[in-house]
Amino acid sequence: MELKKISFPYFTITMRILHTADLHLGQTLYHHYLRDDEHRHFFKQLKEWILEYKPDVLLVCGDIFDVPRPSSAVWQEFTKTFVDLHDACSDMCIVIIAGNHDSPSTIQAHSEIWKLADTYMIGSAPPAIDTSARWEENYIIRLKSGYIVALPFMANDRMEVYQRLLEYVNSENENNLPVILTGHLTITGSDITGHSDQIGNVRAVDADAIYSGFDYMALGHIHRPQTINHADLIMKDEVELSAPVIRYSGSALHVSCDETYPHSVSLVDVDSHSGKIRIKQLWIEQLRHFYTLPLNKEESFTSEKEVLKELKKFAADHTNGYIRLRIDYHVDLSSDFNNQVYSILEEGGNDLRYNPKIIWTGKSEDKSDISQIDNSVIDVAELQQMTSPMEFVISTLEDYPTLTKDEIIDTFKDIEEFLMNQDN
Ligand SMILES: [Mn+2]
Repeated sequence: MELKKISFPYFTITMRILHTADLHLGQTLYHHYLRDDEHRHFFKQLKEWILEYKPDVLLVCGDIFDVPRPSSAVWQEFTKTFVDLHDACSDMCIVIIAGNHDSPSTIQAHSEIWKLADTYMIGSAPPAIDTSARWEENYIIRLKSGYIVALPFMANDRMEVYQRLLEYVNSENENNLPVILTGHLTITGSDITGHSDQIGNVRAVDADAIYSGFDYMALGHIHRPQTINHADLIMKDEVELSAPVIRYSGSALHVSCDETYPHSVSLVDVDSHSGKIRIKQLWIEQLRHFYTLPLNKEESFTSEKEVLKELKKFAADHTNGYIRLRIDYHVDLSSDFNNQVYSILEEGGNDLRYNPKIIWTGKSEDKSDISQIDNSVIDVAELQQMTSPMEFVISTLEDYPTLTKDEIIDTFKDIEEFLMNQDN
């Protein structure tokens, strides 16, 4: 429902939230492009919104950092930024939860000192429910305007933890104050455009499995801003809904070149427990845009000469951005192709950045004769285009008919486990 059509004009703003997530601070793209200036550009906008809207709470719903062990420089930037945001609106409380990219224990280790700046860092997931007395208190933040049940990423979703905390809060919520829940997880049916590399990393949870008793669930992990079960509202500037509402704020930056949709920070007003919720999307201006050339999605480059010519043209009109190329599968590229691309993009002090993962279009060669492909490992370009592990399994099965599906799936799981352990 659009704001102007509301037939219920009596809305008291009891609690105002600024909801963001997936900052991925310290992210480096394509092995050597630091994004710190892009993050600073985002925080500049966030600070302006904080000054303008004066929220009761700023929620950062996980994946604060891009890697579990960010550099000292990245930590320093984080500290400087959040102290500055706190100073901009000292009545505002800040809640930061750990995502799957963050180290739970490191985030938790910093939590005590940050309380001095009214900032709550929630790193570690709760213990098994009945072990330690009053564990609930570590996950409940009581504000004058309402309650925040702040849960970080939990490796096994443990929906009973959400239920227990909501019961705990609602048993003392005599004034019908808003109850806000945080999380970092995948909800079944959410639009996961741009997440091809993360499937299988975090299990999906059905929205029905999340217990009632909250008004707004502020989520992180999926980078596209969206309200669950309201796909039609995805691009609306402002909406009014009835509680409960489950929403992803989306990430601060375009984290990968597949995220071609606009990103936003959510300004959320809640009128009372089980009441109405207004959501306004504050659209984020990105410092660098992602471009895939040719700009016409139907076209692909058909020769190296054409690529270089079009790149020069593009560089004449654009001084910054990330560039990716779409090339027909039959084009043979010379061995120094990437170097030629880099020199065109950097010419004249341009800040054009190159994503060397080429999108190959057209059909690959016939691989029905297995003797021909014995020496070729898997085609990287082909692998990069896959959006689900099952595509890999099916394509491998086609290439190697002597293997069984289970053997391929087991191998895939081994690789995933190996990579996950490396990440810890
Ligand atoms: Mn995540």
